Amino acid sequence: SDDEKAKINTWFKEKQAYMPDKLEYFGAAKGKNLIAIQVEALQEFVIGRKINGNEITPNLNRLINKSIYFENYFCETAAGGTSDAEFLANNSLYPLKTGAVFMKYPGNYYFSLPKALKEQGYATVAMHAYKPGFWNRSVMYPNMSFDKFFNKNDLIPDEIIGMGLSDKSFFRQSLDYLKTIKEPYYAFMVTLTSHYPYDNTESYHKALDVGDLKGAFMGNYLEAIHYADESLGYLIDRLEKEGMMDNTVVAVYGDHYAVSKDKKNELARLLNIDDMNDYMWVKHQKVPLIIHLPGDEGAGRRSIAGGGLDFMPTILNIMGVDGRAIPMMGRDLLNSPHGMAVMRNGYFIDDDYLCLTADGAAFKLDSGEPYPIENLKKEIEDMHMELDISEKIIENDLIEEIRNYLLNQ
Ligand code: GP9
Repeated sequence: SDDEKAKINTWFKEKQAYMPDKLEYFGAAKGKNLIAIQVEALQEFVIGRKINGNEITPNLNRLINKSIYFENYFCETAAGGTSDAEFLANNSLYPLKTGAVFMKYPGNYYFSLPKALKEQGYATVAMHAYKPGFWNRSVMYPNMSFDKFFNKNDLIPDEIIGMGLSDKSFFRQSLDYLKTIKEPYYAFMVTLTSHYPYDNTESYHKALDVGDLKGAFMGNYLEAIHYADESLGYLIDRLEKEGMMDNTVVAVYGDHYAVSKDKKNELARLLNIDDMNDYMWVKHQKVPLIIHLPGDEGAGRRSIAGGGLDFMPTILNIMGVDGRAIPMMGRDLLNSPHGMAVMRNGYFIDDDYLCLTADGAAFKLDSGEPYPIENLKKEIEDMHMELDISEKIIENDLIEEIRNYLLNQ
């Protein structure tokens, strides 16, 4: 209804009003290339962790030491799985309550990250080694303003592991392709090899010694993500050796969790958690977000709570694009005093509390001490309103209308 549209417009207008005048890192990488790498099933608990004295993700650990690292970045995907992660990162809108946006609303008008950068003269390319029609990507990507979808049909199948082309070959061929296109470009890469059920351990080049976990679910996952890390190491080494890191922002994040709840005890054993209760379980639904700026600018850890929804506003700020007239639900994590990650089932984590809303339970984030949920009444109302606004925007294709409203404010 018109009344509902007016409320949505007002919500965005008030949200933009909170943006600080001076934005940290605004335009820090203006005009530079952007490579965003969405890593399949990269869950945060592997970062910085060793098994039998060996780092699980040595290359990511090294990258983190010279990057902006968001260590409280949560998985916000829902039924759309990996495609939800792609949607979140490139549109800053929540996944649907049921089904996948990529499947149900591929024809909407989206003012996505590639569209915003394309307006700045960027070439935009989405890259993924699986069959192009999966998750309806071949329809959705062009409609999100990716000029090119570099996919299985563009890649030489010279090394197959599991579901398809190995990450290492995907990165090699993708980088070769990027060196042929005009700059600046936004390349969005979606990896594949570390996809569930993680059972291709005989194919990895330098197997990780997982000790007595060998052959078990968790052992297989650690070997799979170690391979993904090794492949990322190849990509980063090439970018460095070929002088591309100086004019390219490299962002790496995990798409969604790797360990499903029916295997929570295997995670508890690995992390030495005695009681993997719902508080502890949700607290570990984190994925890493790493943003490397040329010259290692801004390197350091940040504890603000966030999730996939916040990727686009955070990146646009760094790239020097004014996002105030773009309908984004998320926050620029470099310029927000507070953060909040919202899961589609209504659970949320902010900088201080973890709220299992539907279960009527809340906790202090750090200690796990129970916290009176009635004290979070406003946060819960705000969260439900955000999820409702996002759902209505997608169901009614409202992006263009809201953008026109914001442009005229
Ligand atoms: C293959 C892969 C699918 O395209 O990206 O990922 P999923 O959604 O099954 O995790």
